[in-house]
Amino acid sequence: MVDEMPPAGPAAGVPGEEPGGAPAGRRALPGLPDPGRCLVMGVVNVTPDSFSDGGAWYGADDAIRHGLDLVAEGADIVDVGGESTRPGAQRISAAEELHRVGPVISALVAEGVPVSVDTMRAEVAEFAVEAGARLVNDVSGGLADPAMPRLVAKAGVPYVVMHWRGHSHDMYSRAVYEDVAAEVRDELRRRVETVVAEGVDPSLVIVDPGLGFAKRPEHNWRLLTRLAVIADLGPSGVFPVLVGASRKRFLGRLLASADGNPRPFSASDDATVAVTALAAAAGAWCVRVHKVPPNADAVRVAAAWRQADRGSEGGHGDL
Ligand code: PMM
Repeated sequence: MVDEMPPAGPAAGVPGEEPGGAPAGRRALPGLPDPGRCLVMGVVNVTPDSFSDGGAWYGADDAIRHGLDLVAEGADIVDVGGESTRPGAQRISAAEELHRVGPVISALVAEGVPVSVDTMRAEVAEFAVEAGARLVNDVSGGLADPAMPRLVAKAGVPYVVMHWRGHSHDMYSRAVYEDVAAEVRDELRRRVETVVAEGVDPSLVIVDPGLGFAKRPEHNWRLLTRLAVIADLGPSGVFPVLVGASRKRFLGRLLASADGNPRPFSASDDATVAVTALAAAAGAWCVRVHKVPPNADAVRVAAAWRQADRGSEGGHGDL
């Protein structure tokens, strides 16, 4: 069983927490749904070449329809991104990124969808929050664009600070760790301290271990079993954790056929659901997924699991 996260620090006692115990870094964040369980973030990649669903929703109309479908299927948040971060990906221009995501974000906001923007660029994040996006999801944690933290501070929206060591074209050369959980935590802590020094409200920060980003499979698995370590940034506080395992290569590798061929991305959804259940039971704040319905079920299973665990005499028991 994965570690139980420690009680939330800075925001303990806020309304909307699950009754009867520590929400494990999980807390209500302004502008975002608070159903009292791990949130489900559905992914809309408006790209021709994304890691797991590249090209499927490349046109604005298809992307908008897909975002609405995700909400109908149970997504709490829809994450719209225009730049692929798959291993080896080259960057696109800011103008191209805005051209891809702008109409999709505006249309989904107009439909009342809680939209998150997946971008490393302050210019794109600025457009998105002005259009009504409620969260900035920055896979570089403010490293790719030095203007990002100030923009987020000014906008006053929740901010995902993901662990990142550099752009995708050569990220595997940076996948070198002695103790991956401790190093990711320490690097996240430095990022969080920096963005807070730039004016970001610490109670709006969400951290993310960055599965697959400068990580090899063994690093991803270790991080998943150490979410509590990632959440607890010492004096900075205990932060909500977002987990993005959906359809990632390490799942395809785990499920490789006897002749060693990895499972295709779209055939690793069941494994994604298993990770969702484990991460949500460990206290993750949100899971970022491509296929919503089974993950929406899994977070409910995990919520019942946690609720029952808190009600039991022994507390958090072993399986
Ligand atoms: N992974 C991808 C894109 N955005 N955002 C966060 N916060 N965490 C992630 O792990 C993450 C992300 C890459 O996945 P995709 O291209 O398959 O959607």
